[in-house]
Amino acid sequence: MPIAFIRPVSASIVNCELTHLAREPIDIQVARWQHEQYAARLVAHGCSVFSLPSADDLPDAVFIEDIAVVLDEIAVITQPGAVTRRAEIDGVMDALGKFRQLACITLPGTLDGGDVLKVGQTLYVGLSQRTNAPGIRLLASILAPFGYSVQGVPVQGCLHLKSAVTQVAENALLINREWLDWQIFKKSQLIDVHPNESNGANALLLPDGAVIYPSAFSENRSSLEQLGIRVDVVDVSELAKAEGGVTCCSLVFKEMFSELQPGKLNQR
Ligand code: CIR
Repeated sequence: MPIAFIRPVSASIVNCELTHLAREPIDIQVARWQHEQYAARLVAHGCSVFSLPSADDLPDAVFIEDIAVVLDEIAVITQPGAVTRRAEIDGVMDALGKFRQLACITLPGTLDGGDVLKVGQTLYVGLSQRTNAPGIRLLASILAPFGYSVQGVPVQGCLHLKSAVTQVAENALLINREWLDWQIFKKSQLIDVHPNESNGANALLLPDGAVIYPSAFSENRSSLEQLGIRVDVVDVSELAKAEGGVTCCSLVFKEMFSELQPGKLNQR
């Protein structure tokens, strides 16, 4: 059974990092409800969901994807590009250490999990405002012994690589070509976001083949469904105000072994 780590919406989410959006009021109760619905979809699609301890003093803690890159063989704890997010590391490290051998990205390297798109044995990594070249080089050297290759992808105009491109089926990517050099991905089938839904390239492909996708982007949803992709929509409008998408609210990985101590993490 796949495992999904999530982390509760913190009381201080209103103070989240923002790069491309203006600050708007966030209704925390609604954000928490939306996050619950999101978690319920993970359960519905066969994931064993574990909720990490809440961290009300860490505004962006809900966006757990940025803190680790979890592969079958190893989990790499990142060094978030935003200094305010580095305090999120300890909690994620404690929890992931029960499931994987760990390695860490260290300064001067920085890397956000939202910049890492794994397609087969290749990890495409956004060279962004959050992830730098030393971070990408360190990731490549950590993963080389396991047979993974790492390719940097400059992104501009968006927060992370996965704001611009995500996998939606075995050989298909949902993409906004304006934010990166799309030719890097030309071996895959490319599904373009609708011009009115340019923020809609972030979709979460689950191990059962279904895609969790924001309800806000109905044109893109239709494009995916027309290609036979099973789409399960969630309303993440409050989390989107914090510049979060659907990939960033979980870390989904294969269960390889577990020394989980009951009570430390809260299984749903
Ligand atoms: C941040 O700027 O770090 C958060 N407010 C949003 C992070 C979203 N992460 C992601 O899409 N992977």
